[in-house]
Amino acid sequence: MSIGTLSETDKDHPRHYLRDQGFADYTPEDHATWATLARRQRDVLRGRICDSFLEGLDALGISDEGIPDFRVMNARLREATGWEVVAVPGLVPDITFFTLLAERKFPAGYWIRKPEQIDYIEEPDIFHDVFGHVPLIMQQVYADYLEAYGKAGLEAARHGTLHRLARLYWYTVEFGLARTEQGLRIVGAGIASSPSETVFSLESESPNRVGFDLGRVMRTNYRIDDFQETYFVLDSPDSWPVLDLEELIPLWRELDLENDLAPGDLLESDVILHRGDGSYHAAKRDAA
Ligand code: HBI
Ligand code: FE
Repeated sequence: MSIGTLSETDKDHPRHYLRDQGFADYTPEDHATWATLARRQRDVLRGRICDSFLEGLDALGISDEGIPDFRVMNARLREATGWEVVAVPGLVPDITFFTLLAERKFPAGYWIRKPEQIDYIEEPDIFHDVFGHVPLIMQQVYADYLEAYGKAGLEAARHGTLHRLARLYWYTVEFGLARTEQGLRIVGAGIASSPSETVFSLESESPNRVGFDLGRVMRTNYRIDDFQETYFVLDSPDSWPVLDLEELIPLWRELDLENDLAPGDLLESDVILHRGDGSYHAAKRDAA
């Protein structure tokens, strides 16, 4: 398969996944669901999210009133960082996802969860994708990281190391924390769109909080079904990893000689900011 240059006829070509947002088709109930989620999240994020996230929300005009119109948001995003949000029906294949990011296009689900699914959905909807992910894309350093991530993903597909890129995304873009002068702050979208994980990630005694290390993260399995057992912490909200292929390819080779790590494992070489007591996941195991 030729990757990076997906042909128009390839089934993974982004054109098979792109939709119109259909802004006029949202119902009053859909907008009300957004409002409920956005108000609750803004409230719990205060003092817990990095400042640039809140600045991004405001600069994009993402409000608590109702679902944002991609046309309005994209005018602001293009001007700030040259990115745009494109509407997709749900998860897209990895290659499609990387291709879009490499073109500075962020795929976002355009549907919104039903009121009865307010706290749990299996696939990302517009609230997770837009409220959680898009605010930081207003920041140049983050916008560049995501583009580099897409390009590295296309390269990883050639090297059979997609799982390493998935781990990196998970532990940074979705579940990252960062140090600030005011203490730890959330930078990950998976946390920022979940009220319970917003509190758990920062305040629970249970999870490990470990200084970010690129190779370490790419060795570490993650949980998709529950809160994380370990959160990785960037040195600052601007300290997104530099993804240089000249360094990544040899790093992947080195990592292939080492064993993978379980989500809760700690190493001698880790910079441990908090050694978790594991109580949350232990209680769940006992209950099962
Ligand atoms: N598709 N729409 C969408 N959103 C994602 O976050 C996403 C995806 N496809 C694949 C994917 N993420 C992950 O496998 C990446 O970590 C590679
Ligand atoms: Fe996400």
